[in-house]
Amino acid sequence: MPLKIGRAPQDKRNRTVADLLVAQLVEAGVRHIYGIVGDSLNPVVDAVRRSNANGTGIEWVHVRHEEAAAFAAAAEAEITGQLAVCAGSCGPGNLHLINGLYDANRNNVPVLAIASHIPSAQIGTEFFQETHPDRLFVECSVYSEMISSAKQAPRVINSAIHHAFAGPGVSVLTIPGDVADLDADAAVSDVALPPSPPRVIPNADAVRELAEAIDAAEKVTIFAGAGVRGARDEVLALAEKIAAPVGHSLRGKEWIQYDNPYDVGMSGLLGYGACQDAMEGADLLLLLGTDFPYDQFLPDDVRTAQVDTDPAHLGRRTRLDLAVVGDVAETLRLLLPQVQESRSRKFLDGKVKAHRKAMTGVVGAYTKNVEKAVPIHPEFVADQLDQLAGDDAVFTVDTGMCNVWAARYLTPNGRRRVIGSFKHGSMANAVPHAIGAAFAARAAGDERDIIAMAGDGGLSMLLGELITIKAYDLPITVVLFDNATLGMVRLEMLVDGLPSFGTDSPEIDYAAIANGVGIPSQRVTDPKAVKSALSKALATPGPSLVDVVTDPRALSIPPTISAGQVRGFAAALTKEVLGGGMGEAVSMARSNLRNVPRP
Ligand SMILES: Cc1ncc(C[n+]2csc(CCOP(=O)(O)OP(=O)(O)O)c2C)c(N)n1
Repeated sequence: MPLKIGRAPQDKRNRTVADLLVAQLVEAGVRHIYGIVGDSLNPVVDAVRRSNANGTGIEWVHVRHEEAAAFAAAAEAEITGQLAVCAGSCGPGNLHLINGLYDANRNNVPVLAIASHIPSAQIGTEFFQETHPDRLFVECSVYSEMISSAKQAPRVINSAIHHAFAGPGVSVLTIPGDVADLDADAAVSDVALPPSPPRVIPNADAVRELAEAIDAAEKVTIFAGAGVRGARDEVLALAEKIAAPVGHSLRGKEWIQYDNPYDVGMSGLLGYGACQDAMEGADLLLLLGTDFPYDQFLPDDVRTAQVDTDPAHLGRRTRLDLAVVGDVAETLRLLLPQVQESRSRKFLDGKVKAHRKAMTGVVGAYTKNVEKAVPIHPEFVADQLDQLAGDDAVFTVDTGMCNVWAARYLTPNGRRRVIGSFKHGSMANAVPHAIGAAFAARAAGDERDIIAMAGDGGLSMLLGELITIKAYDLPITVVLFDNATLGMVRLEMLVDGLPSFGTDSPEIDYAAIANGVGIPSQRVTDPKAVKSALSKALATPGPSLVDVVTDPRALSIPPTISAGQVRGFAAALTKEVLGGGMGEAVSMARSNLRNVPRP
């Protein structure tokens, strides 16, 4: 945009569309905007600067990649339940937001993205940096509109805020730089935000039908997703009354797994324990607040009932014999008095016992007698971290094998949070999610541990964000599971019968890099040093990083492994051998022998 000469900033104080936007965001409770400045965004950034002159407005957070801005906003919204905001300048600047916005939208958190745009007079002329943010963000948002005039601005801004809460999801406001700079005189007025969430009360007939189906079944298994948040007491009361084992998805884990005497673990690719058996052995499967996507882990020969607030989730993953549209807690409160208690506990007791055995066998095996194993077993690191982290720690978890270690070795307690890209599955989320979590904690005056469990592939993808952590002196502990490979994909290739290809990286001393950035860091190769290194890092007041050199051959075996997958695994090992990797195959077998399920 050409330079405008002769307009003193104080002349425009609280009068531009950008000022209006910032004022409305302040009113909606926004504390930070994560982003990178750029010419078309300058009016907004300048309005942010002026809003914060007395410290009561919004803080601008300068990240190194706009994708990180969107992830950070997503994590802040996840922790606070409040609106969080990210911003990118026109064209490539806001285009970089897209992956993080997909993540936020799929995680149903209220995020508003400000996408500044090329000068309005140039739109449609293939102008320098021209994209169409209002079109391109449609698929990853619940609301995406362009502000074209000062008159239109206040209502569209309000609408974007309300849509983000309503989704909950992502709203995108596209604003040409010149429009952001227009004079605006409309006053801001809005109801208090966020609005109190509704409770979805189920239909009484549907609840009665569900009670009848439960009473008609001898063996009921509950499978709980993130929708059981706030319904823990009701789910446990139902499990007790109808003697039902309770399995969970990864997103359900933090709300239902802890102190749960009916727990049988998790299903899915990362699963463990007796959950899969309990689902397959039931004669009624009760899905509560879950849109668990992996249909191959949901039995198609078991009668299935589903409770969800969103009717669009019903039956889209598996067979559906009975549906209740309703909040899980509200539904179970109505259901509980209607179901009979007289039922054998044999099924429940059997599955709980099998689960305990699996936990002390396959899952536990990796954390025992590994103090001497070199390279360091990642499971051992995750287990140590679980023991050392605070009771209210926030863990952010990179997509890849860290998901497996977090799912199996972190112990939730209702106060800890575990945040990941669990629906979108994007790499490189852990560090930027931690940035958003750290800003949320700082704003709330919380001194909770913020721990990023990062893969070396993930960290290197958004490595520049270490600079953001340092620049704001964020008390984040980055625990790097440094296996010098894209471990999760390596495993997928093995299971598909392919030799690993394109996965390995050179050994990099990430501790040296982070030290260079000014973050106190340690590189750990000796398993005996893991505990002290983690303790030291967690006790460091500002940022810290522990680069743990871990075993690249650590594998996770899904709870059900098909004959085809076993064949694939064997074929891959053969190919590793034929490819000259006999030593590789032997060490892989040695690394994983304890983890391979026996018939
Ligand atoms: C942005 C993005 N690119 C690629 C992938 C595919 N992918 C999933 S996990 C993974 C490997 C992650 O490697 P790393 O961070 O080193 O963790 P590890 O699995 O080795 O623990 C890849 C390439 C993805 N999910 N997201």
